[in-house]
Amino acid sequence: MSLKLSKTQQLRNLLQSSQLEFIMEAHNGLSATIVEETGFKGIWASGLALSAQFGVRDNNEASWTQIVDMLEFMSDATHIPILLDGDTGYGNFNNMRRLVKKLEQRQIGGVCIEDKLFPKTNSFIAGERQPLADIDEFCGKIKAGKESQTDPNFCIIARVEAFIAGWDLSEAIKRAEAYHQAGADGILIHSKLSRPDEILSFAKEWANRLPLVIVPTKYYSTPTEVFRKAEISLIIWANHLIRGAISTMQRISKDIYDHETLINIEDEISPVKEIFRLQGAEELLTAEKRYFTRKTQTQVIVLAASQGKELNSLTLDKPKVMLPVGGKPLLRRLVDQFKKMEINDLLVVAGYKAESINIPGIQVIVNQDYETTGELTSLACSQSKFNDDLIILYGDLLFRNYILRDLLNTNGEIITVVDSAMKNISKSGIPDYAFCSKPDDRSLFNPDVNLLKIDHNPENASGRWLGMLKFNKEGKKCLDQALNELKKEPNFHQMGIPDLCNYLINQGKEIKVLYINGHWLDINSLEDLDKAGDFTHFNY
Ligand code: SPV
Ligand code: MG
Repeated sequence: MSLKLSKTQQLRNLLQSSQLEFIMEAHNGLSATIVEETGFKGIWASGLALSAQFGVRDNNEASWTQIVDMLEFMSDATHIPILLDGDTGYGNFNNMRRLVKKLEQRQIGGVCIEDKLFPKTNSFIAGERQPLADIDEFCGKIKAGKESQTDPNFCIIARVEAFIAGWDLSEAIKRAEAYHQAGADGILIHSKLSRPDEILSFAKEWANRLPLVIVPTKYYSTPTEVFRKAEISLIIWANHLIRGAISTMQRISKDIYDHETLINIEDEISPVKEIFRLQGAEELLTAEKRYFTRKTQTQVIVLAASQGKELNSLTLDKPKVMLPVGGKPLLRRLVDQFKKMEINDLLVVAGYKAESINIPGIQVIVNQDYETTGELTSLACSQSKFNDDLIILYGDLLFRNYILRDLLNTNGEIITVVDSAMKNISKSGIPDYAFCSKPDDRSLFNPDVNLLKIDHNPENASGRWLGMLKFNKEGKKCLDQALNELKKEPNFHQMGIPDLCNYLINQGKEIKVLYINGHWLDINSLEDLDKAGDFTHFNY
């Protein structure tokens, strides 16, 4: 079994590797993730790129703690080592000690410090006018850093700025050797020439006394093979992701500004789901399943495929569920009612004029054969999406809130609702009557009553069946089985929900009854619609 190496060990291995190695600039958690995904074995936390992404200059305008905070995001997001461009160490030897401590705490692989004065200026801005640090003072800083690290693999790279400041090879070598003696783990030799001459002459003279690190930003056209031959240990691609980001952001921003539309750029840029992927959204979903056990979210399936022919011209261009009642479509009322109870998983099985259902916050599934099929076919259209806890109901229902609340609060595998009042029965439509094991004894709260059957014949009925059913996990299993069996029946396409209930009962399943007494309506006729208007005066 291979043990994952610490980040400090990984960086040390890169530095001491027998082959030429490469690390890539990153400036935040996202770019660090991209660098790792690309395959790079390490990250350069560039001072230039970090300050640029903050929108400030590379002159220590961002405080060192702000840099370290960003490093923490970068380190948390990745598994490869980060080499921090630590500028001058943000102060004297004492600041350096504290920096090393804070970097180790964040599993940063190492830090590179340069022999200039705080506050530094980027090497490519008037380098000759940038004073170099006193050699002894800088050696003290290296020593202090090395002696304060607790992990022996933490690396301190000393960056020689002699060429940048206009000095010659002998000054560069003198400084590098002093830093070597002070305990540095590697030397970064920097040059701003467009050819690698300074670097190559230094490498030759240096003869690998310590691993050599270079930043070929200015002499970028030099073939990498040249560096390999010169036995350079590590190449830093120092600022190419921030530069790539800048040119892309400028182009995209300008295009949207100029054309006042997203149409030109949408296919050119990363889709939002790529952001989610890079953020690791998938992992959180998996973790949620494992750790975040919340009550199963109740799902509602609304059967809304029928036209409602009895409503004549009102439903020529929309299904019954889209008829306005008190200015709001029936379905909208239902959706609002469920949302009020914090039920947001709403699945509507539409059919007739499905395209006219334009209610936000619901998922619409279409029963394409709505003209020749019945409720169970519609229900079966949503079967693959069934939750472990679901309510199935007709979309043409209006009911007071407490009915839904009581249904939600009633435990059992399968629960249905029966109105024992037997009032307000419209002349149109064919009501479904419920026959139950006990009549509604309104003196009892939540008595143990079972549904025995649903029938159109009112004689001796216990009440009217509402077209509302609730299933828990076990109940949902029965529902699935029943649907699968009933699908085999030749007349499945004509079956309604009452047929499902009767089938379940005949199979020996218990359907518990929640009795209510009025306070609901189903819309089957113009007369019902009139009554519905009155109904909306209730604040549900
Ligand atoms: C950086 O990336 O911030 C560096 C390298 O220090 S350079 O900008 O080339 O000086
Ligand atoms: Mg820098």
